Amino acid sequence: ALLVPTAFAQVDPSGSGLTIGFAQVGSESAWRTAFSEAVIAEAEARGINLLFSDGQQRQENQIAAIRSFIAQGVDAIILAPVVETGWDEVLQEAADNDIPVVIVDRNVTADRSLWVTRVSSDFVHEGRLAAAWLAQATAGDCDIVELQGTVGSSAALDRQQGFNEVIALFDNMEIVLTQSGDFTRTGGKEVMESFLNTMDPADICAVWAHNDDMLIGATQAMEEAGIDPGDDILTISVDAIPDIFLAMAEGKANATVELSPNMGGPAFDAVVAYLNGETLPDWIPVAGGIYFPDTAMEEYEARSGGGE
Ligand code: GYE
Repeated sequence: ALLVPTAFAQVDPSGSGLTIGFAQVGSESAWRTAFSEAVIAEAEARGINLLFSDGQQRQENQIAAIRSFIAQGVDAIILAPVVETGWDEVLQEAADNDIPVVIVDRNVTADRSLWVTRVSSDFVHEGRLAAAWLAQATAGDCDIVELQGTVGSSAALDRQQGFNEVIALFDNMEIVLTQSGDFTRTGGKEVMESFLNTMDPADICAVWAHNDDMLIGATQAMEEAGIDPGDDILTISVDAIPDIFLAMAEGKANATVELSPNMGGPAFDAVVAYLNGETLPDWIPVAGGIYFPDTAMEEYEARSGGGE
């Protein structure tokens, strides 16, 4: 059965006075850190008592955090899940304690009755956008190496799906090597080094990374191998973190698909709406664009707070 609040608490629209537990994935990427900071700042501005847990990219840590939030009797839980599967049991425990759960960012495959709504971008769309740009840039002729995100995460699965759907429309676009770099800079660098040792770099047209940090790691690997990233090998990635704009301004990267880190506001709004008895849609989408070197310097300055 769907969670139904027993009493409509008349929560202040800001959420002021609520205690909310936030089970975050970790701090694997610059995007993730920006997202954590945005949620913490938003909670502070609203007078929400936020209990923050960094799961260090491990599902068992996130499950333990949720159990601790339940034990502390929080008003609601926000979960940014590391992987898609394996959440039913702990989400059932939250439901049994009448604690609503809002999913942010990556998805879960858990029973629909166990979560209130999901606030996120459309990862499949991000993959499609990335591939559409690359198809245009290469006239549909490109051998691609892929740096996947965390295995089993919806961000990796969906970005891969969207990208592959689009390249399937072109006879001469193909993924020639693919491996996970776990969404980290060091992971991206290591995997790219092994790619460059596995095949002749001259046969690689582009690197497609599921996030900017892995791509930046890959640019380091390419430079150390005497290859010009952004020129000898094209690059496309996702997130739009400040450092990718710097890389684009320096000619080392070609394009990034934007992922907004500002999901705290909509997530808190969803918690309040639910507690006040409103019905929520399955999905609250967050939009993003695609960026290129021509605007990189101004975007870098705007996004890094005036280039500090
Ligand atoms: O792209 C990456 C982060 O889940 C969509 O997670 C998110 C991804 C994001 O580590 O940088």
